[in-house]
Amino acid sequence: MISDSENKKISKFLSLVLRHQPEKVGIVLDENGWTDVTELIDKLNLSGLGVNFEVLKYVVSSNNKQRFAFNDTLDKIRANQGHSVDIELNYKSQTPPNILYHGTAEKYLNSIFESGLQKMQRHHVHLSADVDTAIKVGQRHGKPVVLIVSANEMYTTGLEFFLSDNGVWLTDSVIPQYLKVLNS
Ligand code: HQG
Repeated sequence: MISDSENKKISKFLSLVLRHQPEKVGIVLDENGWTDVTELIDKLNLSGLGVNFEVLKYVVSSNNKQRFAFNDTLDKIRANQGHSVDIELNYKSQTPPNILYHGTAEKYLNSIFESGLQKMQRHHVHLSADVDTAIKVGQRHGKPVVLIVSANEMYTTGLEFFLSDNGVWLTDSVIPQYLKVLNS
C-alpha cells in the first residue's frame, strides 16, 4: 500500500493537525476533537501529502499506538489522545436556568414544532439566557420569533447543557414538548 517511511510521515503529520495545529491545513476540530474525513483528505492533498481514503484507513489501522480513530460511519476522524488544542474545555456541563430562549424565524416554526429544535449545521442547538439575544439571533433568519425552552425540566430528565466561554447555552436538541412561543 505505502512504505513504512511514508506511513510514518503521514502519521506524524496527522498528529500535528489532529492534536496541535488544525489551522496549519485549514481544518477545524469540533469540541470532541473530530474533523471531517473528506475535508481532511482534501486539505492534506493541498498540502502536498498524497492521501486518499484507503491510505488514511491504512495509516489509522496500522498505527503502532492506535493514535487515531474513525467514528462508526467513517466520516469523521480524531486523535485518541495527546491534544494540545483546547477541545472540550470550552464547554462545561452545567445546570441550566429554569428557562432559556431560542431565537428563530417565523418561517421555521411549523418544522420546529414537528421535529423539535435541531442543531442543523452546528454542533449544538444554541440558546440564550435573555430574550434580547434570542431576538437578535432570530433576526438573522427572517421575522424573529422567540421560543421559551423548559431547560430545567429537560435537565431533570438527564439531558445535558453546556455553557460556552462566551455565554451561549448549548444542548443537543429540544423536542417540541419543551418548547413554547414567547408572545410579545
Ligand atoms: C432553525 C451565531 C427548521 C434554528 C448566533 C435556526 C448564535 C430549524 C436555524 C449561533 C429546526 C439554524 C447559532 C427545525 C432548528 N426545522 N428549522 N427542526 N431546528 N432550526 O445559524 O441558533 O456568529 O445554525 O431555529 O449568534 O440561529 O456563529 O443557528 O434558525 O449564537 O458565533 O435552524 O450563531 O453565532 O441556524 O445561531 P444557525 P442559530 P456565530
